[in-house]
Amino acid sequence: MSQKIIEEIVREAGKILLSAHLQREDIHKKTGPANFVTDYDLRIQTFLIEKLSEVCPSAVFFGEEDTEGNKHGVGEGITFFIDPIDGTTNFLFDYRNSCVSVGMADHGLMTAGWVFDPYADRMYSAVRGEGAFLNGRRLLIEDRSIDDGIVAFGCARYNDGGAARMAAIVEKLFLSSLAIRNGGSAAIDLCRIAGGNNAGYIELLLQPYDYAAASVIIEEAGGLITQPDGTPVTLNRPCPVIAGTKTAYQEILRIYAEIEKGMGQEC
Ligand code: 2AM
Ligand code: CA
Repeated sequence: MSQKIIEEIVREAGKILLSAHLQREDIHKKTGPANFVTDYDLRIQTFLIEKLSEVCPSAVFFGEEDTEGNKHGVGEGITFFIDPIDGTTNFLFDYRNSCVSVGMADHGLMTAGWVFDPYADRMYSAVRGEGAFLNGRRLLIEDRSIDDGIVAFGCARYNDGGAARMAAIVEKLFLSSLAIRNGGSAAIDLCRIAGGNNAGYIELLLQPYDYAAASVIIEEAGGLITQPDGTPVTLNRPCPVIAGTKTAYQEILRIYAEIEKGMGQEC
């Protein structure tokens, strides 16, 4: 299967996002707080499934917008994890910080990922064992501590239950890092670790299609991404995510553990 063809398909999908003219009637509410889907999410996902099926007819699709794969889980062969617009809330308000994210797993193991930010014209890509790239330039993460770098965090409204824990983590990160940021697109914030812009990232609940592609890109660039207990991020259900340069990752893991301990004592 040609990775270059897949990259071109993801780039084409990004062009749909870039040329979008969002109207009020294109926006629909999904279940839960602040959870929206637009006709563009659906259009881009349909485009990706159609084109990727031509490249790999036996593939299973696990997408942000309901797909057959969501019901059956990760396939035995090739599974594509599709987030047609990561950063949908940003898209709704024309923040111009959203991307198309496509991860590829083979027999349950992430093997490749493409994250395209059409606003910045940044294509992050990686194939397991072959390195990570930004617009064709090889990415190798320089180690950095959080006191010398930006730490991004995600706090999507659908995870209201994690608000107190997240607030405590953010306070600690604010006091320990050079700066904190909340970008609104997990895939972009994760890829910015590979690109050397972010030292680390934390979000307490993400779906596999939010981080699948970026996980390969970070690892191939020399960074780390796991759950807070150090176990691998999951492909068959949502999980919390910590990522970073080697040092920043350990520091954020420690901060998470400290907060966890404190919250346990409060109960
Ligand atoms: P989205 O824009 O594709 O929904 C922001 O904290 C991150 O959380 C974004 O990557 C966002 O992806 C994700 N997110 C927000 N609401 C979500 C939901 N209901 N399910 C999965 N991911 C969500
Ligand atoms: Ca998403």
